[in-house]
Parts: sequence; structure tokens; C-alpha cells
Amino acid sequence: MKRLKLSYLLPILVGILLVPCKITAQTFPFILPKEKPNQPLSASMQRNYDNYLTPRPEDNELYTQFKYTPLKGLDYSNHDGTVTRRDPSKVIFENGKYYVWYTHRQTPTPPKGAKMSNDTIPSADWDLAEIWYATSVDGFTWEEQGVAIPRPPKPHLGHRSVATADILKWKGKFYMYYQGFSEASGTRGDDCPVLASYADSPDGPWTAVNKIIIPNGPKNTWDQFSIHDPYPLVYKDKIYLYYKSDFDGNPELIRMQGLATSDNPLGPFTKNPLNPVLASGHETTLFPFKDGIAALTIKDGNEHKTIQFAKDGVNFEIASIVELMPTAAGPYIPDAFTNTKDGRGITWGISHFINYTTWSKNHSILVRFDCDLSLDVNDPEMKKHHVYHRPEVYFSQGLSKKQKARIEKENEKLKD
Ligand code: AAL
Repeated sequence: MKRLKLSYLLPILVGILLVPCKITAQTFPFILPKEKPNQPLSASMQRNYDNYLTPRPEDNELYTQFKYTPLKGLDYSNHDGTVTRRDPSKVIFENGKYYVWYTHRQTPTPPKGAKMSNDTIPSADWDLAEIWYATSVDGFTWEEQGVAIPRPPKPHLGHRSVATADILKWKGKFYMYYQGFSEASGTRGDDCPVLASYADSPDGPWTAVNKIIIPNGPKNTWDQFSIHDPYPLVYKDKIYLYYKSDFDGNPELIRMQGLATSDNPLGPFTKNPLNPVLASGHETTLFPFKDGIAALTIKDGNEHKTIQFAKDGVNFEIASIVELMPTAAGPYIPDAFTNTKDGRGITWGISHFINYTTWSKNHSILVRFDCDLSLDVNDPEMKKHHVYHRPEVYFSQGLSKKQKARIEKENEKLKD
């Protein structure tokens, strides 16, 4: 009798225990499917398959870590704030070496704000600046070659400062696009148009066009005041020039990116009717990728710290979420100007740090970044997605005095 009962009970007990973990056709498998499985999925799992190039970041050609190396060969006057180098152009390879152009300021004092600025004292880090360039054979040690584009004499456009340049190679000639200030930045916003110079060789001499290449938009439109960070690429037989504007007024400017295209480097450029084409980003870096354009959407906006991709160069979608992105990056893009339909991506470039010291010695430095956003490189070290940063990185984002006072008040309230 006893024996009979057990033999009946055992299968029932095992059945009860197994029910909660019963594997059905609907249960998510142990091996992550490469393709979206045909079964009900949570919103997060749907996104994982629909919104990213691959379900695992390490397989995603537009996912990467960024690694940084100081540059050798550039002097910063003991970092006293009188010398700055910032906003690098793309890096190009010509005459057996790499070239980069950048904003160079050498002034008797660090920037002092618009009110205290004069003919020799800069208002901002990019005020009273010129466009200089450096060359390198390995991308780590750079030799400064001096000025490429000086400030033109008054009353020419850009006589106060020329800054934030980027390079285009088109039909064997070189074109430099840059911001031209005719008054100190900060006097009235950071307003300036985009100017251009051209040369037969990357070593110059550069001829200034002395006309506005990308004009501001009409009154009350998003780009009515500033056209910043011009960024030309060759795509679909045209020059695709991306740019940033600051808008929505003070105190909190919003920054977005527009696109203007032309088949003549000196214009006229036609602004895309869908502008802004990137709702986030600041000093945005772009490069041909497969048949479209990829963008490092670095800071500002809902989608800061993402890499985005537009298969038509216009309608960008998030392709990955990344960290420690290079600021104002100028990558080496071998196919930037080849009109490619099969962009191969990037692995390194030059970017800047603007907070090397405190405000009283305010200046910026150029650095090298490396990454794996290339279809031709597979660097697993760059594809990690559980990276730890040193505690000092976190502690450097400390609470302000105002925040500490607020917390103290909240604690006091609890005591009442
Ligand atoms: C940068 C860039 C432009 C601005 C200034 C210098 O962040 O967006 O170049 O004018 O700051």
C-alpha cells in the first residue's frame, strides 16, 4: 500500500516542480538569435533587434570604445592659457604624411570674456585665432608647420578671428571651410558665417574667397544667427556640407545639425528642406559608411553619445550608444572625398580637450583618439561594453557648492 502511493505521487511531484520552467516555443532561447525571433518580444527586445545594426554590440560595426593618446611635438607654453589648439579638421594623407588643420590662438593672456576683450585680449578660446596646421608620419608625433589661413585685414570678413576649419579635396584642389568672425565672440552670441579658402596643395598658399559660403537662414528660423563647424564630405556626386547652429535663445541654447549641398565647392549651397537633419550633436563628426553616412553625435540633445547612420545622408537613426566620445573629432577618413558607395569607416583621428586646466588658464589641447568603426578592422578590445573607468573620472564630476547647500537643506528639513 505504502509503495503504491509513492509510485503514484512521484510523477505528480516532478510534474508540479517542472511546470514553472516548462520550455515552450515562446520561451526565449539560451543562444541569442542573430535574427529577430518570430515570437512575442518585450519592447526592449524588439528595439534590440529593430534599432541597432546587430543584437550584440561587439558585432555592431558602428559600436566602439574610444582610446586616447597625448600628441608629441606641440608646445603649450607650460599650459598657461596663452596658447590653444582646438577644433581639428579631418586628417588627410598627402605627400607621404598626415595633415591636420586647427584653430591656433597665441595671445598675451588667456580668454577674458567679451567685456574685457580688446585688440589683443581674447574673449573666447577661439577669439583672435588663426588656422594653423601640422604634419605627421605616424599620427602620434606632429610637426607644426605654422599658419595656413591668417586673419585677413579689416574690413574683410573674418578679420577678428578665423576658427574651426575643415578640409575638402575636390577635383585635385583643396578647399578649407571655416568660421569667420568680424567681432569678438560673445559680443552678440557666437555668431559668424562660414568662409572658404582654396589651394593647389595642402601646404598652400591659400587664397581666401572673401564671401559668405553658407549664409545664415532667414529671420526667426533655426540657423538665423550661427553657422558653425562646417564639415564637408563627397557623397552622391556632390559636396555634402554638414554644419551646426545654436538656437532657441539664451540661457540654454540647443544645438542641432543641418546639411547644405552643392556641386561647386564655392557654392551656391542648397540647404536641405528637412534641416535640422540631426536633432542632437555638437561639433559632429561624420564619415561615409557603406552606402550612407555615419555620425558621431557627441554632445547636446536627447541623443548625445550615440553613433547614428543615415542610408541617404539625411535621415539619421541611432546605430549605437557609446561612451567617452572624442570631442570635436577630426578623423582620418581615407574615403572622405572619393564619392564612395561603400564607405569603410574610421579607426583614428585627432580631437580636443577644452578643460585641460581651470578657467583662469583656459586653453585647449589636441589629442589622438583610436576606435574601431571600420569594416576592415576587427579589434575586440575596442568592442567591449562593460568597461570600468577609474574613480577619479567619476569624482571629477563632483557636486557644486549650490548642490551641496541644497542637500544640506533637505537633511535639515528631515530633522524638523
Ligand atoms: C565649438 C564649435 C565652434 C564654436 C566654438 C568654436 O564648440 O562649435 O567653434 O563657435 O566652439
